Amino acid sequence: MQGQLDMEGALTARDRVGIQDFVLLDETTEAAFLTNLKKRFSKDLIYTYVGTLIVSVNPYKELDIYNKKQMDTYMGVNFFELPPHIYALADNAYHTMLTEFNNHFILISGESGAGKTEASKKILQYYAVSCPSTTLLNTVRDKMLMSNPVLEAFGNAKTLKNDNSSRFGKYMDIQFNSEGDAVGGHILNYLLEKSRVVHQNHGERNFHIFYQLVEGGADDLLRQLGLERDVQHYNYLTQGECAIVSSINDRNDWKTVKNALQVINFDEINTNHLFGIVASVLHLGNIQFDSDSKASIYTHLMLFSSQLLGVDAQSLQEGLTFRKIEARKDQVLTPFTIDHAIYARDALAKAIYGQTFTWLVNRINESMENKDPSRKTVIGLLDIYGFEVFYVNSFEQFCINYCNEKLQQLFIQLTLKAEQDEYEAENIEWEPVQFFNNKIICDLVEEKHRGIISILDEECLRPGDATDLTFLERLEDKMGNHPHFVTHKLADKMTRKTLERGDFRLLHYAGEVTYCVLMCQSKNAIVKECFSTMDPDSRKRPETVATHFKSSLLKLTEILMAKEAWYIRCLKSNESKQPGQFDEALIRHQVKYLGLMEHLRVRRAGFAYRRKFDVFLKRYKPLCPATWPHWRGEPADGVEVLVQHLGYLPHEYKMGRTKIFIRHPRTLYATEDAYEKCKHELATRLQAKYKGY
Ligand code: AD9
Ligand code: MG
Repeated sequence: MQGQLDMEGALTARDRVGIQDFVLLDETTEAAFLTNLKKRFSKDLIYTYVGTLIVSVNPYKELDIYNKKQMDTYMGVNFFELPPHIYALADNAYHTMLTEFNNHFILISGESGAGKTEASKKILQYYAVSCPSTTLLNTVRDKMLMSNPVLEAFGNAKTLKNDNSSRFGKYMDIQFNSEGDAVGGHILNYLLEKSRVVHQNHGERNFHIFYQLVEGGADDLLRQLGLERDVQHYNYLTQGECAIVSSINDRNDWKTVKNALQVINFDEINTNHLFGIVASVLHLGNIQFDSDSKASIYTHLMLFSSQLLGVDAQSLQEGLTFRKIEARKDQVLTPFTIDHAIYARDALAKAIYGQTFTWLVNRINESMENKDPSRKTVIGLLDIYGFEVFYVNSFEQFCINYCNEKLQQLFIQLTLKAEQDEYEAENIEWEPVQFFNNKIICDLVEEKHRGIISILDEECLRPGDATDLTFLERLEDKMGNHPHFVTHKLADKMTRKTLERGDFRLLHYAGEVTYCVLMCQSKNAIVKECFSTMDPDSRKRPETVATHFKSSLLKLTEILMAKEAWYIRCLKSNESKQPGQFDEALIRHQVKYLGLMEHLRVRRAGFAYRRKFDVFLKRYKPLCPATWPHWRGEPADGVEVLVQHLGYLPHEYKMGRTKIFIRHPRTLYATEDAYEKCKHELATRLQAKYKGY
């Protein structure tokens, strides 16, 4: 009777709020998956597990689940004992790091607007609030927390997909000492979308900081910087025709940023310098050129820009209006056409902003630097720009989507592929799960000599007649038959959607994207901007922006591969940013391309935990008289004796070649609890023994 009641109770709860771990679903169909997700979402339960992975659905409304009380609840508690939460994942990573002295990272992925940045901020807050603290450490933590509003002001912007869209990639290491104190932080940043400084599509804005300064800056400051308090006055702020947005309070955000800058040790000189640069970019944007392309009309703007930038006004004017050619010892100045002058102005604005952003990240890193020399471990948080498709997609979208493609590949390598490879290597019986491996798309973009980036490089570096169309022709020659590449010639046949002559389409893991041919978008950038990383003294072939990005992603992959991974897969609930709306088709599409069903199948068929025999035995041998204090035989035999003694049932574990595999985490947790109890008893016994002396 009691059993029946329990079962009924459980069934009702299950009916009401769905299942908190997909692994426990009755069937692993997509329909069952979506029904469960929807049921939970309707109750504001936005997190669900697939084993230790978290699926998160953006609620687009504030939920009361991120307070101090919730943090305390999740601290030190086993993963599955409480409802799913990113705090549980953060806490688990933290405790594993402390017990195993190893490094971890949390990969937060999902398309633009899915909730990655929010999740990463909440995890950082969790560590900042819940780790042990001292006054000194609190200062470091405040700096880590305050780095967020500053970087968001300079690196985020309103796009059509997200009112606070990250326009740069960010990887942040949180460093801990052996006591588990957060002692420092370090940020690596990836390719900022600089073109936004000078151009925004309809419905989009420039980086937040510009609006914050103009709206929120004190009268005195604006006067000093020569700025008007009117965002409509600035060319660089109004192209998207949405300078003022109801969901964004620039004035309040300005206060937060000013305060945050103080916390991260920006003194008055540095702060003035920083805003001087922001203002100079706005002035540059308003400089107009007359028909002789001489920037003569708004000379006061030129004067302001040059003063704020600390350069000579005449040199700036010349630089923007003349091409300087050095012939032997003579310098010849040839006037620019208007187009060239505008291009030069915009290129300068972008370069200044880009360099300032890098400088800002460096300063933040200095202020968060770990001053504690003792051994440390890290938890890395990865929050990059999500996959995005716009009406017009250019070089930036190409890089952003390639980056997402790489992270999907990493996920596949670390979960699906690695998992199946390990079962094979350990001789564990296994029914392989089929999955789409997006390596083929990564190769298409990045392969040496054959990938799109290599071809782009070659065309950029080819002297003479390289144009958009020659680049496209080369692409067609080299990859015309590739299953994930579509040229305008093939478009009709394959997808029945027409392409412009200057476009090509990639079939990404997350959907198809038509790119406006990359060289066209970057105009002269091919020669000038693409080589921003060029070292003037170097005789080596210069590195293009795309190649530089590719190498930095490769390095990032290496950094991550050396750590233990945790995953948060964020799903966007609807396109219109509405609370409570669960757009089933949109979510189904994301569940598909993120490989969640495959992940679930591998998880269900597989084993949640595995440990090398010797490691397992070393930790748990006090739990069995036959293995304590020493086991003289093979570790594998010792483990077998130990788990028999602990009463593991045959379906709960498997012995591999070098490791024991445990199917459910709860089995391991029970063992861990027994171990803690045993340790405690041993310690008490020892204490009692020595008291007698
Ligand atoms: V992008 O790739 O940077 O364009 P993200 O980072 O994935 O994107 P973001 O975290 O910025 O998306 O979330 C978008 C918006 O959704 C936020 O500004 C919030 O308004 C909303 N959001 C996201 N997650 C949550 C949440 N856990 N609770 C409440 C949320 N609102
Ligand atoms: Mg973001």
